[in-house]
Amino acid sequence: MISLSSETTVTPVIDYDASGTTDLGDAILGLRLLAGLDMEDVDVCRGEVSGDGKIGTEEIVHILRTSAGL
Ligand SMILES: [Ca+2]
Repeated sequence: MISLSSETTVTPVIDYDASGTTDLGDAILGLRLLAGLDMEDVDVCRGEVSGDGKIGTEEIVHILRTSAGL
């Protein structure tokens, strides 16, 4: 008998702080990035949802909605 695991690892769409989840820490880092702060602390490759190649308000809204379970 072959047993197949149903466990899968889902990579968060946005995870700037590499915590493994999309959470308020990502929103804070995203807002700091928008303000021109902490550029070296944010892995911008870890989240962009609007398709424009930039981190903007769309990504922050996505983070807040995701972290709120919406
Ligand atoms: Ca995170």
